[in-house]
Amino acid sequence: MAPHRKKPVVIVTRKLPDAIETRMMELFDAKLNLDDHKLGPAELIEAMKVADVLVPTVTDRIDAGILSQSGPQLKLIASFGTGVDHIDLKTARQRGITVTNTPGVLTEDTADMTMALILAVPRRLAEGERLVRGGNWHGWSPTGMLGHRIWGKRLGIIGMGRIGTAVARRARGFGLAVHYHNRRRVHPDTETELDATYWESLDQMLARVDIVSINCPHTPATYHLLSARRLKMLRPHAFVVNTSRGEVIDENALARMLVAGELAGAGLDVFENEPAINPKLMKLDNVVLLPHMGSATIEGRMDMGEKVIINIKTFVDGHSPPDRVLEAMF
Ligand code: 8YV
Repeated sequence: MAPHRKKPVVIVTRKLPDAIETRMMELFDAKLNLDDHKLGPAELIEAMKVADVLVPTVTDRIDAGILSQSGPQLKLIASFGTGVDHIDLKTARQRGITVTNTPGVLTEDTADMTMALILAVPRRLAEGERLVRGGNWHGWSPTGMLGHRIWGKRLGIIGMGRIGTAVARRARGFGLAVHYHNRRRVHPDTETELDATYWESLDQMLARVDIVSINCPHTPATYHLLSARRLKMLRPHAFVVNTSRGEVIDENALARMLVAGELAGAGLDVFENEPAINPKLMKLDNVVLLPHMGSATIEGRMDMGEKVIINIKTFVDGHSPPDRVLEAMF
C-alpha cells in the first residue's frame, strides 16, 4: 500500500458543478462554497492563510495586497477560468506561487456567444423580443424592425488567438470578410483558410471595418485599447462586440458615443466594473447587454473543472501542471 499522504487543503471560492465538487472531495481536503456567495476580502485572506491550493474565479481579486497575506503553505492558485487579469502574476511568482488557468475548453462556447452578438445587434434581436413581450407588436409591416445585413460586411477581430480564430471561422459562414489585428501575424495557412486580412495598425483597421469584435485578453497593454481616440476612428455605422473583458474598451467613451449616435450599436457580455453597468448603456435600444455568460455552458463548466483538477493533481504529485501561466504569456 502507498504510504499515507496528507491530502492538500483546496479552497474553492465559488460553487462549481456537483460532479466536479464531488471529485474534488474525493481527491483533496476540499473546502467548498455551498451558498456560492462572493468571498469578502477578509474571507479571501483567511482562505489564503490556510489553503495549500486556492481555486478562485474571475470574481476574486487576487492582488498584491491579498497575496502578501497568504500563508507559506499556499503554493498553487488553480484558477477556474481562462483570463488571469484578476491575479497579480508578478507578485504570485515572487512569492513562489504557481498559477494555472483553464485555456482551450471555453473557445467554441465563447465564439458562439460572440457570433450571437454579431447577429443580435445589427438584426435588433433583443429589441424585437422586448417589443413582442411588451405587447407592443401590432403585426408585420414592410418597414418594421429593419436592421442591417451582415452578409458581405467587414468584421475586424482584435486578438486572433484561439477564440478570435474560432469567431473568424464562424464569421466566414455568415459571409463576413475577416480582418484582424494581433500582436503577431497568424500562420499563413490560417490566413488562407480564413481569407483573413492582417492589419499591423489597429487604427487603420478600425477606420475600415463595419463590426469590431474584441477577442484579446485584458493585460496592461490592452487596457482601454479601444480608447476614446480609437473609438472615434470607427465609422458611425459600425458595431462593437465584446466577449473578452470590459477593461479593453473605454466604456464611458463607448456609452457617450452610442448616446450621441456616433456608433450604430454594441453587444457587450463584459463590463468594466462588473456587475455594475453604465446607466447610459441601460437606456439604449441598440445595445445588447449580457451577464458575462460567454462561456456559460454546463459542458464548458465541467471541462473547466476537470482542467482545474488535473492542474492540482499534477502539481501536488510534483510535476509541472499542464496549464501553468507565465507572465510572458500575457
Ligand atoms: C469564465 C471568463 O466563466 O474564463 C474566462 O476568462 O471570462 C469566463 O468565461 C470566468 O472567468 C470564470 O472564472
